Amino acid sequence: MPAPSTIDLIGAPIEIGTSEPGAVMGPAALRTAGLLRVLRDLGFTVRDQGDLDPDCTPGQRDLPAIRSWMTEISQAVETALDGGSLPLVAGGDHSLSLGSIDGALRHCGRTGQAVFVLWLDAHADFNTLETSPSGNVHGMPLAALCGEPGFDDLFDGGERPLLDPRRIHLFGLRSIDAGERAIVTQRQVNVIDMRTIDEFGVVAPLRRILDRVAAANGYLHVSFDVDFLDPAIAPGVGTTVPGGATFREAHLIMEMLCDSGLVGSLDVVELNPFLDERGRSARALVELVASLFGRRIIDRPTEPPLEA
Ligand code: HAR
Ligand code: MN
Ligand code: MN
Ligand code: MN
Repeated sequence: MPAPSTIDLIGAPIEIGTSEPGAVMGPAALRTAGLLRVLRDLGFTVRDQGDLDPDCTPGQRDLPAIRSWMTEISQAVETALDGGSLPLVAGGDHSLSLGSIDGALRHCGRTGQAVFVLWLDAHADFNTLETSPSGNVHGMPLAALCGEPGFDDLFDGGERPLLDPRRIHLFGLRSIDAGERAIVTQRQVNVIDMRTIDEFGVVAPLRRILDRVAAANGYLHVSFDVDFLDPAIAPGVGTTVPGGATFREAHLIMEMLCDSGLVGSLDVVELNPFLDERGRSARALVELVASLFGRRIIDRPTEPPLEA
């Protein structure tokens, strides 16, 4: 179970990082699907911080526009962490992780903990402005956080903490662009792609990641992109990729994350209610979040009981 007993729900209805409109409705759909209720039923104190609403010029989709979002998200996350609560950032497109991870890095800069990132996503989101085929910033947040060149307009120019690419674990990857593939390899980003999951399942690879974070006494940020899931169970996302995680795989991942007690902050991103079917994706996400925060059928050790 994550250690904090208080969760700060931070709505980040940003969609300027994508070309597909609709993610702006994500936080509302997650609330409608019962996100606050399930967390409160699990015994958490949940503070709904509402939706952030930075001042940006309507229609502007460039880096300076995203900077105002990312500053607000970063501050909200850092404030939550400094106050001992767990920030849950509900998106909104994946560019919001620029802010959430920046906030976690700033907080951990003071506690001295190393920040690890578990990136549950069909995509690597490691494009730079040069390698991106689309120009959409939701395909770039990890590159920017790791200090790849070209992102100066995203930051205010002050000193900023960088994310170590070797502490990123991409999980569920099944779509990558040629340019970002080269960077991911060069920067030694850890990759559990779908082929690995097909061969070994989710348990063995995830256990290795969790053991690594625990051994480093590290901090774990989990970024959950809806397109990590198979489109059959989560159609409500702008960039579906076939061959995604099943509900049972994702559910087990959430249970293992819960048991690890390592999760310090969580993003739920890319939910596009406009593309969803009767709230299915939002409902699935709420179920998965509930499992991450400790909902279980019966209390028992994860090992199967030994035969007498
Ligand atoms: N790699 C593609 C691009 O950069 C698609 C990125 C899509 N990203 C997300 N988040 N939906 O993972 O345009
Ligand atoms: Mn993503
Ligand atoms: Mn994705
Ligand atoms: Mn399960």
